[in-house]
This record gives sequence, structure tokens and C-alpha cells, in this order.
Amino acid sequence: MTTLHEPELLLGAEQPVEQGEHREPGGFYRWVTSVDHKVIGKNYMYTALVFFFIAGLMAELMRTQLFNPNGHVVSLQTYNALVTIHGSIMLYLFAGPIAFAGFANYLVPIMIGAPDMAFPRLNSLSYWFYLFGGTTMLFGFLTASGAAAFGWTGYTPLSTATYSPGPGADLWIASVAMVGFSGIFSAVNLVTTIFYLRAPGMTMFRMPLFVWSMLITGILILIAFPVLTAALVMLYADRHFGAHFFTVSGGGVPVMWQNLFWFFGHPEVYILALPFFGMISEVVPVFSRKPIFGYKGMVFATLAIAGLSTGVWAHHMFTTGTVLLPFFSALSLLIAVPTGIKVFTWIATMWGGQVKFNTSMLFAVGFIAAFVMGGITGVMLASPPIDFYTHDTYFVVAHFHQVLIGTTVFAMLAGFYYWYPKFTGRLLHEGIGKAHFWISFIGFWITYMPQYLLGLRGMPRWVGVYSPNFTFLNRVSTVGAYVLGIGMAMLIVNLYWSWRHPVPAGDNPWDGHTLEWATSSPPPAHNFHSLPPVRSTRPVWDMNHPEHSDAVPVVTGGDESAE
Ligand code: HEM
Ligand SMILES: [Cu+2]
Repeated sequence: MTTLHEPELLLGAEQPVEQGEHREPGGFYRWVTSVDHKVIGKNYMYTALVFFFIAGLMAELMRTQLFNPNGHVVSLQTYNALVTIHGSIMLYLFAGPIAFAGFANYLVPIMIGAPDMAFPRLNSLSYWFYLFGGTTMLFGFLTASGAAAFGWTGYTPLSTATYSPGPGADLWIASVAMVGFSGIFSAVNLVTTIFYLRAPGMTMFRMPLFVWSMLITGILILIAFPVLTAALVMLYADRHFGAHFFTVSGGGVPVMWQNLFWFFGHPEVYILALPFFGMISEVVPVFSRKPIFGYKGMVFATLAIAGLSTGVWAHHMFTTGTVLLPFFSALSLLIAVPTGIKVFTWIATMWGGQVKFNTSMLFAVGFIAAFVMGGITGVMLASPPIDFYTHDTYFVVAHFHQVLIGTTVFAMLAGFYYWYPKFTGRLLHEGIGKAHFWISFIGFWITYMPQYLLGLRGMPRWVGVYSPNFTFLNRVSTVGAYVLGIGMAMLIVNLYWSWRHPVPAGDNPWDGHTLEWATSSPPPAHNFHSLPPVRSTRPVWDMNHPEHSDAVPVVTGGDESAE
């Protein structure tokens, strides 16, 4: 088996080169028919970005309404619908899909040296479930009674037929269920791919941390999403078939929805975060010109976060009076340990490295700053006395936006600027990129820091009007949101620029470490013409810098790949 590591017997030598050259149809036809993981991955990424900008416009509209204490930009019913659809799009249609089905689809097979995903047709089906499920949610706005208006969490009894009678709510249920199925299909596909399609030499503990994140996220999806699907079916049965799971009159328990929802909802928070942690774990070492500090520590920290995340759901329900406060508080606080390990690992990786602050790295560092701030306020919220005081106030809105924008926007953009050359063969503009970063980063703090104060002073969330005492801080926050919006528009400017003025990127513009940098940009249909030997976590670095390689020497007689 040791011969697997000899360069002469690489996959590339076994696979005829022509295989990589077969012709695919072009244009629209290719977009709809392809089962190539790279095309599907790009479809996911660009669709998710469109959803992101739609939800971002809704956010700007809400902040415009909140500029005045008695705003008349939208009706209060519409405000509720905007909150709901903004939050639902951001979480179900943008943050999850862009990472787990966009980046992961494109990158995981290449990073482990596989020619495609394990189930290419299932992969395509996932995308169509996602696209049609996602647009179903938006159609709510076209119905007479408007879109769902009960928050992304769909709490009963508000979401029952009595209080949300219109079809908007049903469309929301159908949409979330379809997108949930799409996520489950992607998870099955990714987990199988990672377990079975790794190239020779790519042992589990040589996989890039991004791949580890995706594996663990996939397992979390398989644990969490079916519970959500079941809860949605129960809610639908309550609304239309006279069931009484969540209605008191028929012997049901409304708060059961919260238990079911958050049993999905809290792992979902990590389903959203872990993939982006994985991206940062790729970007930071490359731009620090060092291997990651503590690779195995990172793997175990990711496993610990995932494990703990299934046991903390009731920290969203402290104020219901139905949950054991010390237990859920203690478990929630414990998550800070593996999360702290990650933050220290990224910092230790930069420490003493030759750090290069280009756009991608700026977003990575911006992510760390935002995430630490949002994480610290999260630790505060995990303590019941503080949560009783701040629950359902703007303090919570500030907390989750700092965590979420930190991860799903800043870390995502770190990854986007890093891998865009691989996806397209073209570079993004560094100047526009830096403007993109700085304007967004400044806008981010102006938007959310005042919201902590508003929350501490008692401003509730989910309101389109508020007491005039809160006017000043709300205005600051709204101005910040405009700045953040302008910052994000720079992404469109940059994409347009790179389309109009293509600057060829080359195969490995950043001196990358992992296998995707060993193939062309963009990669051929079957990903590789030849694979470098995989003898460490950094096969491409080993190949390009043999003098500083961390590859293990080829041992004869043992079976290394069985690790
Ligand atoms: C330009 C950036 C953004 C701004 C200005 C913004 C603004 C807002 C506003 C005004 C609300 C309503 C608060 C309330 O009345 O309770 C809200 C809710 C929410 N936002 Fe954002 N947001 C932004 C980005 C994001 C991102 C990137 C995510 C997630 C990835 C996100 C997730 C949510 C969620 C989950 C809710 C709660 C929805 C609910 O309660 O049902 N937001 N946002
Ligand atoms: Cu939680």
C-alpha cells in the first residue's frame, strides 16, 4: 500500500487526461442541466448572494422605518412580515446554503482530491429544492394577507390558524420544509463524499480543516433538520387538519413548539457558524505563511462545539419558566471553551507569521473582532439573570447580528475573496475590496453597538414604533446600517469590475496549501489532471516548498492510509 504515496502512481497517471476535457453544454442550458459539483456550487453561491441582497434591502427598509419613533414608511403588519422574511431569508436561504451547499459543493471534492460528489444527481435535486423552496417564501408577499409575520422562529400560538390565518404562513412552512429537505440531501451527499471519495494518502487527519467543518456540520444537519421538518408537519396539521399539538383548547402544549424548534434552532446556529470557522482556518494560515497552530485541537474543538450544541436549546426559553435553568446555563457556558480554543488558535497562527493583510485576510481579522464581541455578549445571555433582563430586547438583536454578520458575512467574504480566483480564474480588485471591507466594518459597529444600549434601556425587538426616548440611538443605528449597506454594494462593484476587466489569477495566486491550488483555475471538469502526493495536511505547500515541507517521509512496509 505504501506505493500509493509514490508520485508515479498518482491518480492523474491512472486517469486519462482526456476525461477532464469532455465538453459540457454552455450558458443557460449548462446552468440548468449540469450535475457537476462546481456548477451546482456556483449556482448555490450566486443564488444565495441574490437572497442576501434581497434580505439586506428589507433590513434597510426596516431601519428606515425605525429612524423615527413613529415611522410611516411601512405599516406595522408589513414591518412584522419584513422582520420575518428578512430573518428567514438570511438564515434559511443565505447563511446556510451559501456555505454548506455553495462553498462546500465547490471545494470539498477538490480539497480531498475527488472527481465529484458521491451523488451528483441528488446534488442537483438539492439545488432545485432550494431554489423553488426559497422563492416560495417570497411569494407570501403577493398574497392578499401578506407574507408570514411571526418571526423566523414561527412561535405558536402566533403561527397557528387563529392568529396567522393567511396563506403567507403556509407558504413559509412549505418553503422552510423544502429548503430543509434540500439541506438534508446536501448533508447526506457531503458526508458520504468525505468518508468514501478521499484521494490516496488523504487520511482523515490530513483533511483540510474546512473539510472537517463540513463533515461535522453535515452530521449536525442530519441530527437537527428532521426535528424541524417534523415540527413543521405538526404545525401544518394544527392549521389545516384540526390537530392540536400546539393548541391548548385541544389538549396541546404551545411551548412544545419552542422545544422542538430550538432543538433544531440552536444546532442550526452552529450549522451556520462551523463552515465559516472552517474557511477562516484555511485563510489565516495561508496569509500568515504558517501551518495552522494546533490542527488536531481544532478538529476536537469543532467536535466539542457540535456535541454541546445539541444540549443547550433551552437557553432560548429561560423566561418561559419551564426549563431547568442551571443545567442549560452551564452547558451553554461550556461552549465558550472550544470556541475560545478556536479564536486562540487563529491568533496563535498569525503570531510570528509573515501576515499579509489583503482583502481576504482583513475580512478574516474583522470576523474575529466581530465574533469575539458577539460571543462575549452571548456568554452574558447564557446567564439566566442577565437573560431575564434582556430577553426579547435589542440587546439580543445586537448580539446575534454581531455573531451572524461576523461569521456568515465577514468570514464568508474572507473565503469569497480567497477562492474567487479558483472559481473563476480571475482576481477581484484589491482596492475595491479594501473599501468593501473598511466601509462595511465601520458601518457594522455603528449599527450594532447602539443596539446593546437600547436593549439595556428596555427597547423591545419586533417593533416598528418605539418610545421617543430611544430616538437618538436608533438614528445612529440606522445611519450605520446605510454605511454597512454601501459597503456591501462594493461587492457588486467588485464583481462587475472583475467581469469587465478580467485579471488572470493563475492556478495558485496565494501560495496556497491545500489540493484545490494544485489544479487549474477554474478546474477542469474532472477537477485534476494529476494529483500531488498527499503526505501532510499541506500537500501543495510540500510540493512547492520541499525545503520547508511538513510531509511525513514515505515509510515502506506500513499502511499509512489506514489512519
Ligand atoms: C445590513 C445588515 C443588517 C441589518 C441592518 C439588519 C437589520 C435587522 C432588523 C432591523 C431586524 C428586526 C429587529 C426587530 O425588529 O426585532 C433584523 C432581524 C433579524 N436579522 Fe437582520 N440585519 C442585517 C443583517 C442580517 C444578517 C446577515 C443576518 C443573518 C445571517 C440577519 C439575521 C436576522 C435575524 C435572524 C433576525 C430576527 C428575525 C426574527 O426575529 O424573526 N440579519 N435585522
Ligand atoms: Cu442557542
